[in-house]
Amino acid sequence: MKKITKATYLKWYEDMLFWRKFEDKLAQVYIQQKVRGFLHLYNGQEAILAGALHVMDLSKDKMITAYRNHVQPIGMGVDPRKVMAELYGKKTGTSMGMGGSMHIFSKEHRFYGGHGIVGGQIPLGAGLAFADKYFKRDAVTLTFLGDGAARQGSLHETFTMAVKWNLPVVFCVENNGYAMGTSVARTSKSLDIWKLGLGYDMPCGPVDAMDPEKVAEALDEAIVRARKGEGPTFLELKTYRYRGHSMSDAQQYRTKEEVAEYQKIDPITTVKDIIKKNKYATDKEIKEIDKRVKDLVAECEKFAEESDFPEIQTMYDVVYEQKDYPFLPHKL
Ligand SMILES: Cc1ncc(C[n+]2csc(CCOP(=O)(O)OP(=O)(O)O)c2C)c(N)n1
Ligand SMILES: [Mg+2]
Repeated sequence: MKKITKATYLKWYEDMLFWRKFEDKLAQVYIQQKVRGFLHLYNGQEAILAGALHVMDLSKDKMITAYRNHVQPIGMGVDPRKVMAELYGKKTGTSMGMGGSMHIFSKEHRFYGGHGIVGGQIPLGAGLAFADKYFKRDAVTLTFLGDGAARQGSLHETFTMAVKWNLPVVFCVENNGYAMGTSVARTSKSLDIWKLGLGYDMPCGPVDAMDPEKVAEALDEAIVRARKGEGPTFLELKTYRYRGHSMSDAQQYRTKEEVAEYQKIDPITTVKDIIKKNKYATDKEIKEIDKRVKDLVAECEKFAEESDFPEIQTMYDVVYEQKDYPFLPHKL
């Protein structure tokens, strides 16, 4: 695995803080009704993305996830201003404002969405891996799903094929404790979701996903295995989300004390503490990072605010063209 150094920690701090603040801004502008529809935030789960990016080969590996998907494409290299603009529904967005919150996508950066159907991305992730194996591209696909999605039948159908065909894919359950308002304990007798892998003879296990180092180590092992042609791995990344399922969640299924308990092991605070303890940066340097983050969030907001909405006509241009249906020619 690429060594974890002072530079790694500083990058983790800056990236994670930016993702957190970017989404805090989204929550704010959502209340102002500048961003509409659903909005599912990743607050609390950032160590997963930080750890994953440390071990992925961003020149070829792919990622696919569900609808909690604003910061992953940014991590993979998509311009954050375009992500913010997409959420605003502006034409400068990643999908010209046609996708919105749940559908961020960038083929160029190998980020394949952004899926609103719970568990819908599980077979798609295996499909991406199948294509890479078929065309001998030496790439690995990280397929993220929630604890709720782990209860979908598509997981079992996909596991059967992925294991049989040794597909280069890592299935990562982000177990944040809840599927909307339903806790894992209310869904299943077994609280260890990773054990689902045992029934498929798939390497599997739990990971402390509040710590980017632990995530990086577990994912590195899985990615190396996939690249060697030894097939998929199933990891249960134990994490927590601080905000509600979406912005319209009264959160009556949990207590404020429970959220506060997890905030004590917040990945950003932990990484910052390690930076301070090891003197990787002075207080002044940390303040400079905080300022850079704040400025970049402001720049994203300004870009989105000042961009135009797409022309109405674009709506007709982004649908499939049907050759025998002459009225709506596809223009893009
Ligand atoms: C097939 C399907 N069933 C139900 C829903 C409604 N729904 C949206 S999110 C969600 C909960 C999923 O929870 P989880 O997989 O744990 O992901 P998290 O939101 O915690 O990231 C449900 C049931 C849906 N979008 N798709
Ligand atoms: Mg969940």
